[in-house]
Amino acid sequence: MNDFVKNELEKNRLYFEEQLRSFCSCKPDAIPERLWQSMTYSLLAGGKRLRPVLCLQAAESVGGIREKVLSMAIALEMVHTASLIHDDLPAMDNDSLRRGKPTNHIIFGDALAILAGDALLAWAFQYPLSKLSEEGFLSSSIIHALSVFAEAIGPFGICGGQVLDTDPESFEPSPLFVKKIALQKTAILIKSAVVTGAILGGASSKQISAFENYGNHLGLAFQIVDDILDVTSTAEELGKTPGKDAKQEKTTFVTQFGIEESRKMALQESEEAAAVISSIGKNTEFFQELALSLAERSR
Ligand code: GRG
Repeated sequence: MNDFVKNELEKNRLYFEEQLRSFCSCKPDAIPERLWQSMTYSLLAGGKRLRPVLCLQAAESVGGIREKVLSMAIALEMVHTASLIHDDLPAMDNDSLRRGKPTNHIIFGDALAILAGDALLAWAFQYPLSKLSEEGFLSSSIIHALSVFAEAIGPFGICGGQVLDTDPESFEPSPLFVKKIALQKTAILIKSAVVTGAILGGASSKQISAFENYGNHLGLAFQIVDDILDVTSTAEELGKTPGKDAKQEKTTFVTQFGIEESRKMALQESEEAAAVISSIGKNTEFFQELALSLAERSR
């Protein structure tokens, strides 16, 4: 990863981390203490913060102000975290390690983990709805951003993708099935991060459509590398259990195409992401470089 991307990512990651910590430091009275502990345990457990940082960067790149878009970035991390809590449950991936720590249900039990995920999911709409109005955004922009966000989460998005990924009866015997899963399980939320940031930052429709295209390619590259790392990396590096895909006999890019071909595919998706975003001209260097460096990530 070149220094420019590293510095930009780190700058917005640190900003986001600090804001999230401050957000999690004041528990609203009505939220039961144990539910709050369970929600904030996973929210503050670390992670790369890719989705919120993408949202903040996209808003800034089209002339928006990151502070005004912060609630959308927090909402993206709330939903991503909720999906990880649910994904780790015994009824789904049944994992005990996430972000280098015991998973939510290991600490709080299944019932609280389910409720923490549900609570984060609903708050991910309640919170930006009120904050973005306070920040003075037009109702039309808020509705546009939150409908893109909703589409990425429900049956059209990660819930649908998770079914394709985990339900044996949904398996489709086609080499394209793995791409379909990745687009719906992973790329769609990454896409919604850049698109909601762009919408709230005041992007034109041409810029929004370039970010849509970019998000799909970036998300695919991200998932392909995720599949490769599951085979090649360690628990220390990943902060989660490696080797799960093979154990659960999942269809992945690696099982479908092998590691070397998967690496080529990740690079190709990254290059396409960089190319589509460069088409909108200025302030896209970060997004181009990020896409190219994601193909080489190690965590
Ligand atoms: C809406 C609560 C809710 C659930 C929806 C469980 C589920 C249904 C979806 C899960 C989908 C899933 C686990 C997709 C994998 C996405 C992915 C590659 C996650 C890893 O993301 P990183 O590497 O994680 O960005 P960190 O920890 O760094 O944030």
